[in-house]
Amino acid sequence: MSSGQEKPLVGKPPGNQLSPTCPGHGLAGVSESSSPQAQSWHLTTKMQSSLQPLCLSLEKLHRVKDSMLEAMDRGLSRRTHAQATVRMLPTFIRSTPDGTERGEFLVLELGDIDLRVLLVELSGDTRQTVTVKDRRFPVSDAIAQGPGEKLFAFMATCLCEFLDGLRLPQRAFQLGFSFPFSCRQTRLDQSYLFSWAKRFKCPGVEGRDVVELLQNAINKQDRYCIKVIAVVNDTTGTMMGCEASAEPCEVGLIVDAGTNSCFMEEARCVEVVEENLGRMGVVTEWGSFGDDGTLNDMLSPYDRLVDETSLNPGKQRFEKMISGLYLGEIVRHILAELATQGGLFSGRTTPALLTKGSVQIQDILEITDEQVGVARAQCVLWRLGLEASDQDCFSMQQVCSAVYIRAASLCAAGLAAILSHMRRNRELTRLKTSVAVDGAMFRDHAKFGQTLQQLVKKLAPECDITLVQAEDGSGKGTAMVTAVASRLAAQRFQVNQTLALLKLSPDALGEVQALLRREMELGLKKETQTTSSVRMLPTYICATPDGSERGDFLALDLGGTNFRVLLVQVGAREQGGVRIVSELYSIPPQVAQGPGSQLFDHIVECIADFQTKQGMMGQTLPLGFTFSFPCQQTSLDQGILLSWTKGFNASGCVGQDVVKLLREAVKRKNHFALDVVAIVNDTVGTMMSCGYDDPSCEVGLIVGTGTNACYMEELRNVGTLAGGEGRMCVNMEWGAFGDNGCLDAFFTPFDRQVDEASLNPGRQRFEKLISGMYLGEIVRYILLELTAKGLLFRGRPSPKLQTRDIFQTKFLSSIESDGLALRQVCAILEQLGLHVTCEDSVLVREVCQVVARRAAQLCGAGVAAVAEKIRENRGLEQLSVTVGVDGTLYKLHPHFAQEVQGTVQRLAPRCSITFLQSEDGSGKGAALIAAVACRVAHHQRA
Ligand code: 0WK
Ligand code: BGC
Ligand code: BGC
Repeated sequence: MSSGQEKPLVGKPPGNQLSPTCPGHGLAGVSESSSPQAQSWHLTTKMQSSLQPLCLSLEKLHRVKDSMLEAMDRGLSRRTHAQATVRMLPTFIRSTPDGTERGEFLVLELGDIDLRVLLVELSGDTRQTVTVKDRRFPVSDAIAQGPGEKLFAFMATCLCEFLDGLRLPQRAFQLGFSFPFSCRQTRLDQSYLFSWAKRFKCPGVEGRDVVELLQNAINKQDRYCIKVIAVVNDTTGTMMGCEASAEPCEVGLIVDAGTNSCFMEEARCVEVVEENLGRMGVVTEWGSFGDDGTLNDMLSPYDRLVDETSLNPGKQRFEKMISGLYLGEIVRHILAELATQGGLFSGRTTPALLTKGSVQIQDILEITDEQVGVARAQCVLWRLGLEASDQDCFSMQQVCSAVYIRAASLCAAGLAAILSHMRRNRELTRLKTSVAVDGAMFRDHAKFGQTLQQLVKKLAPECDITLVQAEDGSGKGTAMVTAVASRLAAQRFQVNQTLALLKLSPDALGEVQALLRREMELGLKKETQTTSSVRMLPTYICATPDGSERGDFLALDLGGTNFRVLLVQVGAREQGGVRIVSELYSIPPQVAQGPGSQLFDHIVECIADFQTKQGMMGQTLPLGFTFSFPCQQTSLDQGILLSWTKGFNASGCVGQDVVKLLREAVKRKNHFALDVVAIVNDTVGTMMSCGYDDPSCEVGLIVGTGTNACYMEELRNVGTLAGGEGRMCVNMEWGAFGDNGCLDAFFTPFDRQVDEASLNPGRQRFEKLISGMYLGEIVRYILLELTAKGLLFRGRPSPKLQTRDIFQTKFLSSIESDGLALRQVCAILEQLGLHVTCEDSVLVREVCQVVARRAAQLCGAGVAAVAEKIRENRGLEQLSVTVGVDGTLYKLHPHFAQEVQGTVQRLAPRCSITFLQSEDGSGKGAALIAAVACRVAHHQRA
C-alpha cells in the first residue's frame, strides 16, 4: 500500500462493475488478466475517479448516437450543410464495384506515416483477380508540415521512382489518389481540401483542388504520362476495396491515426448534389463531430489537454477521443496526473512521461492484451524511465483499457448512427450490410472490432452487420474507383463524341439563319419559288383584326394534337370581346391515313355532333377552317393541299382544294350545311388570335406536333402575286426548309434514321429536327446507339426501346422538368422495360436536353431570320414585334421557350421580340379571319 493512498476496495469486483470499461456495458472485461497473481491487484478510488469521466454508460452512448444522427442530417441538408460539424461530403461514387472494373491503374495512397505507390491490375472477369505491385515511402514531419508544394512534389518524385523501379515501357497511366483528409469534392477528379488533420499541416493547400496540385507536380516531373482521374477519401477506398462474402460493403470505417467513416447514402438525401436517384457514397468526416460543443459534457480533462496541445485545437474533437494519434496522449496525461497525485509510480514522474508522444497507440494495443498486457506495460513504463510495480502495470493496463474501450464505444455509437440512418432512409425494417474496416485499431487487434460489434448490437438492434477487415488498405479500393472513373471517362468521351453531332455553335446557328433567309428570298420570288424549300405561301390575309369584328362563327382546328370544333362569338371588347365554346375530337390514324373522303366525312360528323350538343342544328354560321398543312391558296376560301405532313396521309387530297373536299363531304351528309368563308394555316390563326389582343403581333409560330411560321410580308415582295401596297401574311411552311438539301450538313445519322422511318422521307427536314412528332424518335435512336456501344443500360436495349414512337416527346418535357427529374426518368425508363442505373438516368436526361436544346435553337434561328427580314423590309434600325406562339412543345417543355428566346436575342440583336402564347388556339384566329372576310364581303355588297 503506498502511503497517502485511499482505502483500497477489497477483492476483485463482481463481473465488470468496477472494470474501467464502465458499468452496464455488459461487455466482456477487456483487460481482465487471468493470471493468478492478478487476483490481488485492484483499482484505487483515485484511479476510479480519474477513469470515471471515460466511462460512458449505454444511455450516454445512445445520446452520442442520437446527436450524431442529428449532426448527420444537418450535414446532408442544403440549408445547414455549410455549418455542420459532420460534413457528409458527397463522393460522386454512385455504386460499389460490380466486378466489371478492369485495367491497370496507378494509385497513390497517402497514409499518416508513409506514402504508398501501387500499380494495380484488375482482371475485370468473373474472378476479378487483383494484382498489386507497390512500394512505401516514409513521410517525414518536414514533408507533413512543410510547404504544400513540397508535399506534392515529394509524391510525384516517389511515383517516378516507383515506375523507374518497374522498368515499364513508356505509356499513358491513369492514377487514383487516396487522400485521407476532409475535402469538398465536386467531381471524381476534383476535390478541394477543407482542413488538414492528424500530423499534416502543409500551408498553401487548404481551399485548393488537390488533384490539380498533384497533376501539376507530376507534369513538372515531366517523366511519365500520368493522368489523375480520381481522388477518394481513405474510407471510400476501404469500402470500395472490400470483398464481402455476405452483404455488399456499403460502409467504410477507419480508426487509425485519424478516424472517419463513409457509406452509400440514398442520393435524394444528399441535398447538396442535384441527383436524387440511386445512391451516392458520402464521407461523414465524423472526426469533427463535437467541434460545435455537442460532446463537451463527455470531454474529460485529459481530452482537453490533448486538444490544447494538438496541431488543431478545438477541431476534430470526436477523432481526438477515438483515434490512434491521440489515445497515447490521453493515457499519458492520465498516468502523469495519477503519478503527480501519488496514485501511481510512488508519485514519481519522469521527463519521458511528461513528453508528448511518448506513449504510442501501439503500446496501448499491446498493453490491453489479456495475455501479455501487464508485461508489456512493464516494458513501456521502463522505456518511460519508470520503475513500475505490478500494481502500477495493472493500473496502466486499466487506464489503457478504459481509453481503448471508450474509443471503441464512441466509434460504435457513431457506426450505430450511420446504420440506423441508412435503415431509416431505405425504409427497411432490418438493415443487413457489411462494414469494411481498417486502421491500426482494427488490424491485428480483434478486440476493437468485437467491442464495436457488441455495442452496435445494443445501440442499433435493428441492424445486422458483418465487419470485413480490409485486406490491403484503401489502395485496391482506390484502384476500383479509378477503374470506374476510367470507364466513366471513356464513356464520357464516347458520349461527347455522339452528342457533339447535335450541338450547334453560334456560327452554325447563324449559318442556318442565313440559309433560311436565302430560301425565304427564293420562295418569295416567282422565278425561284419552285427551287426554294421554303414555299412562302400567300394567305390573302392583309390585315390583323381591328376589334370591329362581330358575330357568331364556327371554326375548325385540324392538324394539331387534337381536332377541335369551336363556336366563336365575337362581341365588343367592353362586352367581353370573344367567347368560345369548343369540343375536342380525335382523328384516329386510320382516318388520318385513309381515304380523303373518309377523313372529311369524319370532320363533318364531328361538326354535326358539336352542333347537336350546342343546340345549333340547322344554323349555318360563317366558318373559318384552320387547316395546318401546306396549302397553295388562291383566295381566302380556297387552298390546294400541296402535301400532307405530320401523321396525316389521307389519299386523294394532295393537289385538291381542301375547302372543296369539305363542302363535298357536307353535301354527302344530308340536311346539313356549312358556310366555309376562310381556310387558314394554324400559324396564321395563331397570329390573328394573338393580334386581337396585341396589334403588334405580326408573326405566328407553331412548335407542336409540327412546326411552321408566318409573318406579315410587304406585298411588293410577294413575287407570286401581282404585288401592290400594304402587307400580306405569308405562310412560310418552314417545316420543309432543307428539303432541297441545303441543310444536309446539319443532319446527323439519327436524323436520317428518323426521316427514313417517317411517313414522308426526304420531306419536312427542318420540322423533323424541331417538332414534337420527331424529337422522341431522335432521342430513341440516340439511346439505341449508346446502348449498342455499351454506354447505357449495360448494353442491353429492351424490346420496347426498339419500338417506333415508344419514347414520346412528352417524356422529354417531364424528364427535363426541374426537381424530380431523375426519379421521373427512372419511372419512364422502367415503363419501357429497361433496367436503369443512376448513371443511365443522368445520361438519358442529358440526351433529352441536347435534342430539345438543338430543336429550340434551330427554331430560334428561324424566328431570327423572320424578324430580321421584317426589320429590313421596313428599313428599321430597331424592330419591335410580337410573335404569337402555340404548340404543345413550346408551351409544355420546361426550357424550350427560353432557349428559343435566348437564341433569337443572340442572332437578331436589333429586334426586340415579345413572345405571346396564344390562349385560345388558332380556332379563334380562324373565326376572326372569317369575321373580317364577312365584314369585307358585307362592305363590297353594300
Ligand atoms: C393549337 C392550335 C392549333 C395548332 C396546335 C399546334 O390551336 O391550330 O395546330 O396548337 O400544336 P400541337 O397540338 O401540334 O402541339
Ligand atoms: C480525416 C479523414 C480521414 C481520417 C482517417 C481524418 O483525420 O479528416 O478524411 O478519412 O482521418 O484517415
Ligand atoms: C405543316 C404546317 C403547320 C405546322 C404546324 C406542319 O407540318 O406543314 O402547315 O403550320 O405543321 O402545325
